[in-house]
Amino acid sequence: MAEPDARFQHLRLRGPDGSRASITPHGAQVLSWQLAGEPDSRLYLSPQAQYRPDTAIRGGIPVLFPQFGLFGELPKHGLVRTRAWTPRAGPDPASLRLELEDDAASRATWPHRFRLALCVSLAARRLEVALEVENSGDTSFSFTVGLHSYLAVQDAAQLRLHGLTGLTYLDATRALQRVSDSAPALALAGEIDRVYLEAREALLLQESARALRIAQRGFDDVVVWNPGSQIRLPDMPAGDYLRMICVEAASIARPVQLAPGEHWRGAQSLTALAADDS
Ligand code: TA6
Repeated sequence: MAEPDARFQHLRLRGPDGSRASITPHGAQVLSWQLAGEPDSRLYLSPQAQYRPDTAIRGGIPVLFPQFGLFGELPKHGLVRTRAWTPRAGPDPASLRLELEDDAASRATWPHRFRLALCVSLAARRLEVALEVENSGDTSFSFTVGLHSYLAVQDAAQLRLHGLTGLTYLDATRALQRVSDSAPALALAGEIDRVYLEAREALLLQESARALRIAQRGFDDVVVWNPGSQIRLPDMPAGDYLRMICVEAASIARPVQLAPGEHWRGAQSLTALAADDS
């Protein structure tokens, strides 16, 4: 029988309120976040996700570095979502740190020395994911970055995302055209792929019976993505675009600059609210 691949093991966290999360070293990807008493994860994970060393897992929270999407010459979404990170479990069952540094393979594509750490922690009804980047080399570099969070929703056609009104976004479905968003809330009607610029205030993802507060620190931009009914992803069932929305903490329009020895940190937190809390 083949040995199970350690890079796909499920590392498990348990929060003080009985919530749970699982993370896999492949990409340091958070795969699930389940509140106490709820049957399903609040993160979407495709039942057709591929678990192969050269493939990104569809769902959870992929980590994108040193390039977000196709905003540059590197492979789409950078180099680290298919790397095996090293878990460093601490004494606290509610938190975990995973680390990754450059190697000959990363330097062949992007010639810089770096250390990354992803810190995942659970608090009452809250998941927080923080990415730390250190320039461990002797030349400066710049990067774009993101936490590509796939949020599970009960019916994407009914959701409303509040907090983006008045911001400018780049519309990736229309050659990055700049648009000023005047809608009172974002609702899904077909494919959506937007980079909201300078979006630092917390957002509220409202569904009929529940809501999620989405906050970020360190990141400048928010990406909202849903493929809609027309785009078929080989690793996601056809109707599942209705079960997810990506609300991603990112820094894209203004790449982060790091001199030798400097650090950067960006975090996203998800807090589950009852419908009447919001
Ligand atoms: O963050 C949005 C996005 O860049 C979309 O353009 C879409 O391509 C998505 O990410 C998924 O990318 P992936 O390479 O994981 O299929």
